[in-house]
Amino acid sequence: MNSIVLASSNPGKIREIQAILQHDNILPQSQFNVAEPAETGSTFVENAIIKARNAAQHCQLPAIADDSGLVVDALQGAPGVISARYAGVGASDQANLEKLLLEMRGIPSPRRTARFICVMVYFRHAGDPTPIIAQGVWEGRILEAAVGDNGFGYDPVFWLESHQCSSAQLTPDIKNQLSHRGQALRILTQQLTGR
Ligand code: ITT
Repeated sequence: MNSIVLASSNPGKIREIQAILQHDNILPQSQFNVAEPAETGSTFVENAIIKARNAAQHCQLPAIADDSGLVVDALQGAPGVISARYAGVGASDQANLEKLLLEMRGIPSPRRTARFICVMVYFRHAGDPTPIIAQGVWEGRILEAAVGDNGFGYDPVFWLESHQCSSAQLTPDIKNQLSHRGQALRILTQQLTGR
């Protein structure tokens, strides 16, 4: 199998995607010095396409991109596509999470529903007119304080009713079985292999 560029610079995502795909030919774009494109889309799918096409163009290889984020009902879908920069461009995971907790202050538990979304896009080459697109959705609830050390981003405040813990308290394996990212990658793989 030829190399595939992984159009992400987020170490948390890269770790999860490589663990799920288990191919040593999935190479992060940092290995090719790919400049990150501006994520100018207003939807996850637009931004995933921008990132995958940019990496495929730069590397002249197939490319896969993940655009993901947290959609909170009580915040009308925020932080959504700006999840990585909710507290400002270059903000840390901790700063984004603290802003979320602040915005959610006083909102009672039944109204704290939220979901992680992940859109995965695969470009066979930069000019691919029919990229493969797959979406995963993971339902949860926003906690009032962070708990757990695993994962990244908003995991410490994402409560899972089914497991009675936050997604930062899951082992990496279990998170990958349940998560928006795991779901999207499995759908993408099925479409790629025709299975
Ligand atoms: P790349 O574009 O380089 O892949 P990014 O972090 O900028 O990295 P996104 O624009 O897709 O990527 O933003 C995703 C953000 O959504 C991420 O930074 C987290 O804050 C959040 N997020 C996505 N998946 C998550 C997960 O599994 N657990 C916790 N937070 C997650």
